[in-house]
Amino acid sequence: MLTNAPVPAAVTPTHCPYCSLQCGMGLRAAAGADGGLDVVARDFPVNRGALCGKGSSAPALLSRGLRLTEPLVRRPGTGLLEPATWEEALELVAERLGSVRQGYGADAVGVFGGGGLTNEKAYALGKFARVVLGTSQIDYNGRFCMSSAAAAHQRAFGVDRGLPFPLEDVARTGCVILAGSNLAETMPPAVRYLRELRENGGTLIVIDPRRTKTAEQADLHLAPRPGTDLALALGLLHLVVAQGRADEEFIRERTSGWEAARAAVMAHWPELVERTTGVPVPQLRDAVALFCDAQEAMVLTARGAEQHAKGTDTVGAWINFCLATGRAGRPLSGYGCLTGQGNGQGGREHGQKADQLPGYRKLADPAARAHVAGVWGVEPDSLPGPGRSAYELLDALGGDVKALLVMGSNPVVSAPRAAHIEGRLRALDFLAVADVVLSETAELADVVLPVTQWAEETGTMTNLEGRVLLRRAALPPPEHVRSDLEVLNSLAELLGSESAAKGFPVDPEEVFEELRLASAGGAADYSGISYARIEAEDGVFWPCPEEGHPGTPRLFLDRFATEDGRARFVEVAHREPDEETDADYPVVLTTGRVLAQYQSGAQTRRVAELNAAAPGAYVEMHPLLAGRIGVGDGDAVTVTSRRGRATAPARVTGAIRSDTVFMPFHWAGEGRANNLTNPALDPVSKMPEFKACAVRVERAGPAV
Ligand SMILES: Nc1nc2c(c(=O)[nH]1)N[C@H]1C(S)=C(S)[C@@H](COP(=O)(O)OP(=O)(O)OC[C@H]3O[C@@H](n4cnc5c(=O)[nH]c(N)nc54)[C@H](O)[C@@H]3O)O[C@H]1N2
Ligand SMILES: Nc1nc2c(c(=O)[nH]1)N[C@H]1C(S)=C(S)[C@@H](COP(=O)(O)OP(=O)(O)OC[C@H]3O[C@@H](n4cnc5c(=O)[nH]c(N)nc54)[C@H](O)[C@@H]3O)O[C@H]1N2
Ligand code: SF4
Ligand SMILES: [Mo]
Repeated sequence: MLTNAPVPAAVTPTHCPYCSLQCGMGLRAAAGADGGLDVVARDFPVNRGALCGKGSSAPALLSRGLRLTEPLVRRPGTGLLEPATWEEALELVAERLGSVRQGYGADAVGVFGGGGLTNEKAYALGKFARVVLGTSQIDYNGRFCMSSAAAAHQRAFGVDRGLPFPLEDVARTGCVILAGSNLAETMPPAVRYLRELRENGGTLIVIDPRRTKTAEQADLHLAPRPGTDLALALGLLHLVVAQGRADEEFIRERTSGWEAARAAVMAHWPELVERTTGVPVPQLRDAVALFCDAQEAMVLTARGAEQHAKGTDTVGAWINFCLATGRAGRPLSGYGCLTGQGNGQGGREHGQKADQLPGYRKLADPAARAHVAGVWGVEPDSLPGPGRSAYELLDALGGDVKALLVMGSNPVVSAPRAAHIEGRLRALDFLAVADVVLSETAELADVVLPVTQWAEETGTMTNLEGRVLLRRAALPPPEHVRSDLEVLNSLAELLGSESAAKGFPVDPEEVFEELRLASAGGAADYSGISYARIEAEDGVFWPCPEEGHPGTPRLFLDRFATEDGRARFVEVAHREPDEETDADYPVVLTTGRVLAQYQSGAQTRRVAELNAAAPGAYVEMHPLLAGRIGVGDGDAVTVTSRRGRATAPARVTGAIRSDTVFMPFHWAGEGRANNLTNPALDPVSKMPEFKACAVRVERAGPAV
């Protein structure tokens, strides 16, 4: 049984609940009388009917047995989470958040959001924190995702949109460098564009310490030691300069800062780069030849290159490389970041980030404060200043942050140094979690609020291309489930007043209409976008500053979004990962994803077919390393870092560097990869170093 309410017969066009491709799909009543939903293919430009197994199995989670269907409150007597009415649960949240605020000040209440939330929810959550709670302590899981690329985008181009062109342009360029993306597992329908690229005579270069399913499709696979991409990018740029292949005319007319950037790459000569990265000099030369010989070319980065304590500079070096070769601001050329979460793009535009207001405005900018305060009907001075970044906020729990509201994240599994963060969550005076399932973070809460899911609610999402999309409700939610917008509305009333609650409408379209006003004039300008338009055009690209504006699929063709219209080179030099290997911790651990699980696994571990395909954590290692520590394929190994340990079966394969092990991070318990990871933060983006830390790998016991 999926729901107790009837499902309409027609097909509702919508989008997948998971990743940033936001594949188009249709939902219709399933055959049979059990009230379920079937996913049907629908033609949408990004996925052209294709879906991965997560998308096609998504309705499973709508079923009653797998999800939350009533509020839970921790009872003092038993210490257990037990069913409660919404009235009791909401009053308890309001009372406890209110008393913490009363006792310790507004900044003692924190808010942690997510990049899976619709634009409307992200907007309302940011407004709720600043206006109702009055706290500066809000951030979200997107900080762990594409924040380094976002910061580098801002620095170089003056605006941050993941891809400055539609994904389909990838098929028509001449050469693509994919740095740290395994999109064959993380965005499978996008593989079509790589295949078409090669069918059209283009070439693909993949940079990954592992020979992934994506790397297998490449013309050239470079396998650097994790954490050395910055040296690699600088080394390639060094060769471009040395070979006289820089595009001097483009540099002169469209950029600034080249002299300093060029001077900085001169120290990164090929033999040194080979020593740092492990990539042989001939492969460096081949990469430059493939990239520069093509008429048009692109560099796309994802988490492999970005989730480092130098992620911002690494992306900066890749942007320098594109600018120096004239591969930016021109058709079919440029730098792009493959944003990850369903609303990873929109989630960073509307104000749930510690330093941001809607429209991608800066909270520290007086003009931005005045504009947004005007839309919100409050005094600019009443808005708090910028708060802490995600890891810093989680690390402060139980210290000066005493209560937390989590909406759309499961940090017990996904935060770096997770055992420590789990301890911080336990040290809170009060934790409230709004979720669709009882995640590991919800299990620690004092109050759990069950919320509606994608197919049960309407809202907009902005995909990795900056395309604003509409998800339409296809069926009513179960009786005792409410939307995040309803939760915020009720809390605004209980913590503020009836008139405060008016600022938090429960109708998503009403929220969107306000978001349009708040974003007007900002970098991410949605003012010309409406639900009706998105529906009619199947998506509109921002910026779209007025009604009748066509939207902007391709950015930067005339000018970059900086004040002088020029893209800015940045001066960067390589630095080693925060934690280097040594005698005690001789191996590099990197982490990432597998096809069938999504993120912390809170949702996908509950779906039987996905769980069967990927049932648990593992430690991928080279036969040389396996031989050295005396383990065979399937033997349990213990991985230890300076922060903790994790145990999982070995997966022995020649497809990984012999100095590196890889663990997917989707599981809790003893296989939790984030027991090990290093929370060293990038100084600009505050991205933790998920992709490189030093570990020891040992045999744990007999085969499991
Ligand atoms: N199946 C699935 N799909 C997803 C998700 C999911 O959880 N599961 N999550 C979504 C989200 S939020 C995101 S952010 C995206 C992430 O999408 P990707 O970035 O493609 O995913 P990852 O597996 O984290 O990392 C990609 C690759 O980086 C490599 N890598 C590790 N260290 C380094 C390094 O130092 N340098 C380089 N060059 N490469 C390195 C890894 O070996 C891995 O193959 O996926 C989205 N799609
Ligand atoms: N070691 C390691 N750790 C990583 C990464 C890595 O590569 N390596 N990647 C990082 C990255 S890129 C990311 S994006 C993070 C993601 O990590 P998390 O933030 O933990 O991501 P999810 O598992 O998607 O968590 C989303 C939670 O919100 C719930 N949810 C879904 N939709 C809604 C909604 O509309 N409303 C509400 N209230 N709840 C909802 C889901 O059920 C789930 O419990 O993990 C990061 N952690
Ligand atoms: S690729 Fe992403 S958006 Fe598309 S079906 Fe799979 S999880 Fe959903
Ligand atoms: Mo992500």
